[in-house]
Amino acid sequence: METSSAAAFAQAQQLIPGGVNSPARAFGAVGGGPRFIDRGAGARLYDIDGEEYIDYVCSWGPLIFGHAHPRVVAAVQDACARGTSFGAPTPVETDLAARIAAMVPAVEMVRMVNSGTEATMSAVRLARGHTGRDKIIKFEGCWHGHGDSFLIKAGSSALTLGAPDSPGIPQGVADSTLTVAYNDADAVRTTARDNSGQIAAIIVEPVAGNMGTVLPRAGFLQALRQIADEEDIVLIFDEVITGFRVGPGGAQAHYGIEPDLTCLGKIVGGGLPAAAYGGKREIMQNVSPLGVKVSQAGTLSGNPLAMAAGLAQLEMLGEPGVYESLEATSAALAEGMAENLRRLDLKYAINRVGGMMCMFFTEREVVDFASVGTVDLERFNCYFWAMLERGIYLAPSQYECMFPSVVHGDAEVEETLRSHYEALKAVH
Ligand code: KE4
Repeated sequence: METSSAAAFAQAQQLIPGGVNSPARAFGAVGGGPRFIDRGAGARLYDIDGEEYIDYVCSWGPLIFGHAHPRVVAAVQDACARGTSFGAPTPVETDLAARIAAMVPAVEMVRMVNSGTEATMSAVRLARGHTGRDKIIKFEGCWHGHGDSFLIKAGSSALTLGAPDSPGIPQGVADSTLTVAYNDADAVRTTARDNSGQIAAIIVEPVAGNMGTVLPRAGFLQALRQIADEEDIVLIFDEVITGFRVGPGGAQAHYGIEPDLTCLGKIVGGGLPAAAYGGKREIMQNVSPLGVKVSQAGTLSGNPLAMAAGLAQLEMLGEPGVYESLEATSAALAEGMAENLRRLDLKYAINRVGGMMCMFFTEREVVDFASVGTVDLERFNCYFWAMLERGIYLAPSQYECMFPSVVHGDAEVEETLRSHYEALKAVH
């Protein structure tokens, strides 16, 4: 019998490209069709056929307190009752800016935008305006959203769907993007020296989350900081995933490296469309209407509902024991998955930092785009479906992370690990 999701997907495909409003959702790599969702509650999702899942996508990262958290819902309801948007400044925007500046070490000044893509696009434009230079260095397998400059050897859905170099990018733009292997500090140093005086920015995911979870090698981030200082390059940490997830101060606090600019998204909007870019005052004071007036604008930037949702989440993240709980849950999942692999005599790699992790269907150590390329995608696809059928909702791609939330508890961990063991056994 056809599921309601299948019927909904067929209908959606008549009007929406691929039936989805973001390609990562299309199940393109794993086959079959996406589940259409009716509602979420805590750590769980319910599709329109009433099927229940433990959710490890969590809207691709934003929902660090799970679905429909009462304090987030109340904050949004309260804001909504006073109007949805004014196109004029509101005090809550300053409140969220203050919260971000208090939590993220390298942020002295911050501008709110509507998506992570806007945040990274704006940060790169600001770096170019601030330095008067055109070129940027990015890393293979990293995803910074769908800005033209980033769609060269990109990760996430571009990688998942086999188009890491998107059509539609003007050659001049592509020529200004220099792509280097993640974790290869020597290659960065060489590229920076070969293009000395021409590079505006190095943009990096300090923990890569769009080719699965890939950790920075010891010294890698320090090397980027040193090269940026030597060459007067703006160092941008794209913390759209890592921000507030790998710790209260993001990856920059976790590793003790301060970038010049930081991009934030996902968690900062509490599940509503909000993101941000910020950093050193001397650089941010070139954003229009200030300084050299690097242009950036947005009708709904700083939207009061999104600000309220983001502020509710960031305030809850400041409460005692929250990160300890996220760490305990995430560690229990990773360790339990490793134990299951040992019981089945499988040697797959598992990478984790804080509340972001990934199990790779390869025995290689996964440290960059090339090593991610050794995964067995067919086996991952079978595993994905074996987990979904057991009520575990993973990202439909080997190149994405698992995102536990603070509200994933012992029951979810136990159910997940049982399903993980059964699914691995079923596909080997
Ligand atoms: P958005 O424009 O999707 O809000 O953010 C773009 C972005 C920027 N930087 C990083 C490190 C990101 O991971 C993202 C977006 N992440 C993807 C999944 N990994 C979003 C899912 C999707 O594209 O639908």
